[in-house]
Amino acid sequence: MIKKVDHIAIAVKNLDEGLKTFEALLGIKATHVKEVPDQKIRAAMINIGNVEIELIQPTAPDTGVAKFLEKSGEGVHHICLEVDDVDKELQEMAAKGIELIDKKWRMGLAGKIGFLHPKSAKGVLIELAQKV
Ligand code: CMX
Repeated sequence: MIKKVDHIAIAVKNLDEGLKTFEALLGIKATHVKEVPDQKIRAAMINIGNVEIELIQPTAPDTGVAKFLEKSGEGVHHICLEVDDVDKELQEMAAKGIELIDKKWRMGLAGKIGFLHPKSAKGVLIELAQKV
């Protein structure tokens, strides 16, 4: 079951500059800044009510986020939906013919996560996340 939008991720070239822009724009400070070595990103979370804005900066050139920045520039990178059971949702999505990036959950900033391919969602990269 999809519970809510967990976060909206924005790819930025420089996390410190991105944070300055969004903290000033929203008038809200980031709750935390983290390095996620597995995903090769630095990320900052800004909490707005019950949805977060996640700013992500790639830490290596050979990554999806770095390629996205090169091709499309800074901007919305993915939408994350909170689910009860990420593996169950991934299985159900696959059964519906939706193309998956992850067949099983892996650990991410938002909990147990799995990505759907943008091809299956009108060009939008979607992340599913189960809180742990
Ligand atoms: N949103 C929409 N489309 C995207 C995209 C994005 N964020 N990133 C890439 N694409 C598109 C590309 O433009 C390309 O489109 P075309 O086929 O029309 O040219 C297509 O997806 C495939 O691109 P690719 O070059 O073949 O593949 P990449 O190596 O760029 O990988 C993707 C793309 C989505 C498979 C990869 O980025 C991925 O696995 N993402 C999931 C993990 C992730 O994004 N982690 C970082 C965030 C982690 C976090 O916040 O926790």
